[in-house]
Amino acid sequence: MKYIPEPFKIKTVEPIKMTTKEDRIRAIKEAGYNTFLLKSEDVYIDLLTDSGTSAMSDAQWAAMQLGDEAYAGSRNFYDLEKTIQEVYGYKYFVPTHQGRAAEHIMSQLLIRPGDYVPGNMYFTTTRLHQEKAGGKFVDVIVDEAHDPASTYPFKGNIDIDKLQRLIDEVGVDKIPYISYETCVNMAGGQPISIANIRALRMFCDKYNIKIMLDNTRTVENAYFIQKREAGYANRSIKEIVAEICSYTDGCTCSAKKDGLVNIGGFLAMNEEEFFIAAKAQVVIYEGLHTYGGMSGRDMAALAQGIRESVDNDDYIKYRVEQTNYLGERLTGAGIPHVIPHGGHAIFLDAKAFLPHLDQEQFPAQALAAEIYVETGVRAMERGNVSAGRNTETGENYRPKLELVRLTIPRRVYTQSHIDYAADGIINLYQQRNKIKGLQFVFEPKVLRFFQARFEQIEQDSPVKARV
Ligand code: PLI
Repeated sequence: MKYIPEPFKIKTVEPIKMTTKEDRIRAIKEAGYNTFLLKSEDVYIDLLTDSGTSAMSDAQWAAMQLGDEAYAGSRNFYDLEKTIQEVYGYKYFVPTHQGRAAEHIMSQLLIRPGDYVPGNMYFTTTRLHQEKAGGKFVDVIVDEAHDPASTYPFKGNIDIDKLQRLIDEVGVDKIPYISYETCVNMAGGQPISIANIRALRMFCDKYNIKIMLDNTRTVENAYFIQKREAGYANRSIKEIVAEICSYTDGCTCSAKKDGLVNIGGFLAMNEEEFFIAAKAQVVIYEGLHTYGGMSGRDMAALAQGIRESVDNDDYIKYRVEQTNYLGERLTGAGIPHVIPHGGHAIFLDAKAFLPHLDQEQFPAQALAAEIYVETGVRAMERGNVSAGRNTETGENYRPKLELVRLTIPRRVYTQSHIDYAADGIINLYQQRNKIKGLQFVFEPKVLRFFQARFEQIEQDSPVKARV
């Protein structure tokens, strides 16, 4: 099996605890079969998320020592501003403590009640902020994105015909912007192509609609463009990232992913009026516009992290290929998962893994819990629980994709950790028939996946009424 050796060596280590299966059965019961509620010290390999879990470099730690903790005008703000302008090309930005804070400010400023926000598949926090601002998210991603077995190379693309139909139906005045995400998370980390974003730009120019990028995983997306799109094999990651951003009017960004930091985010734009309005909002919800939600040292680490993410192409090649290696191991064992492999995670197809469970028994939630019990590896549900309920009908959304995400933190785990996780999941697949479905014992009203609690459905027991 081919893999790219790590382009770094380890200078600091953090011990992790090996647990027994009995320990893990107890821990998952206490956590209500929700991997978000496990204590991290009970986890051996943490593949819950790639968000804020990166290992920082020695240069980032050194930069933190140079944090200028001034309330106003910190030098780290100006360095971060210069870096964002250089790497992503946006003129203005406001720092936020993480991505959802940027989504909040953008949604409040751009969306009016009754608007429709088309996008390439929903993301949980993004859609919630759109709804809170009175908007309705409309999925205009290509159909291939909803098919875990489709090998289409750019399953993140927007279907421009779907967008045209929406405009014909609701009118262009009801569309404040297009929400355009790189390496679409909920689709399995699937990239957009340059051809798609160029076509979208031309389309939006015709109607005078903004394109707001979710810039959270653009560097990973650039790697897929370099690898798969004609004419890009000899372009650097840095050039491709700049080109992607150049077709958009601004972005929200969770810097906790590509940005290689443990906390941070921003809202960026080219239009001065929008910037002035964003500065007025950030000071209410986050902090003064020259620190927003971040300390000086956090901004210093982020500026360095952004530079490292694009300085040479070796890092991102290793990062995406490490994810691919895990996917290839699972392919070799015939385990159903989303293909082509995404940049930040491998997504198991829980409907195909557990065909004996109905989607109302939350197969992805059940599978994530069982992976933890069997292996000590923590994964995340991305299916019916994450999708939530339709606000109008109250029914579960029952999304086409019922997935378990094995998310790879950046620069954290070695080749043997990945092999350990693959071996454990392959072993569990042999015993998949014994995995039981789940039912809610506690269901939060919004973003329920974070804090929901479940119990196992015993054979022949009636499904409980909703709490
Ligand atoms: O977790 P935040 O607030 O920094 O960012 C929210 C957010 C926005 N867009 C996208 C594409 C995300 O993936 C995202 C957060 N993702 C998380 C936490 C994840 O585990 O994937």
